[in-house]
Amino acid sequence: MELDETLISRAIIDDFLRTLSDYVSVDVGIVGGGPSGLVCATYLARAGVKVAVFERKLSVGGGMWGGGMMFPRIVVQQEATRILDDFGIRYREYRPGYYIAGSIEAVGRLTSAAAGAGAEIFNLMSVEDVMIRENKEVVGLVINWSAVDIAGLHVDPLTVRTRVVVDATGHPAEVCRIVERKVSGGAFKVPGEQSMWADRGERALISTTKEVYPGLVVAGMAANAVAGGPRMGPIFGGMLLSGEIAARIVKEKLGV
Ligand code: 48F
Repeated sequence: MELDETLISRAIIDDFLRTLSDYVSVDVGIVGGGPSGLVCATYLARAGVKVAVFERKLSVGGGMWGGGMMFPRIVVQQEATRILDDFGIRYREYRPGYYIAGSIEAVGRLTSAAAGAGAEIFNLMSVEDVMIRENKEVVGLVINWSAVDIAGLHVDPLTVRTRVVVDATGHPAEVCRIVERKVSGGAFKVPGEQSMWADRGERALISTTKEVYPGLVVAGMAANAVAGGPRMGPIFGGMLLSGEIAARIVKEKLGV
């Protein structure tokens, strides 16, 4: 069979546009494909929730790829090793309570699990705004190609209707900062993360991962930024657990 370039192009265009059109309305829009977003997406997709992950960059994985200072290793504490097991990420004990895994394998397995469970990952797309109704609820995301932003072009975006948004944008807590700016009355504040304190930062995530505004759940480093909690550096158990907690909160909200 002789290959036809036209058919190759048409296959890509047809399939992607069908998917994009289908995902203009979702149950859950996760902003950011770092570790917390990918774990959250996996658990939601496994529960049959229609979930889209919007990732600004070419590749998902966020801050996990680079491990600590570009040494491609991550540390995970005991409480989160069950998530490593669940995702098939290999690890070994370094000292009692400290487990070490390869950051590249970890990103690969998290990504594979999310996509395999049925989460739709849209890379190269940035969330630049949200839809808020009556100054009291987030009901959607405003998306644009990252290339538009990089090129500084003035191109209007498209929208995605959501029942729940998860801000998993990491340190900048971008979605929450948009809501902070756009909700009138100053009801919503994002103080930003505090300086590094691994133990406190990791523990804080258990309670800072929550619905911070109607229709908006925050996960991962963004959760500590919104709560004014400490950063924690290259220990990733908290990110994995936060993704799991965010998925549980969303499922309760959706009643699934
Ligand atoms: O930063 P990131 O990995 O978030 P996380 O899941 O994990 C944090 C850790 O990596 C690390 C840490 C661990 O101790 O502190 O930093 O909380 O991933 C966030 C992802 O969100 C994307 C960004 O490119 C990254 O891949 N992102 C951020 N803003 C947007 C976005 C946006 N507006 N639209 C789309 N993607």
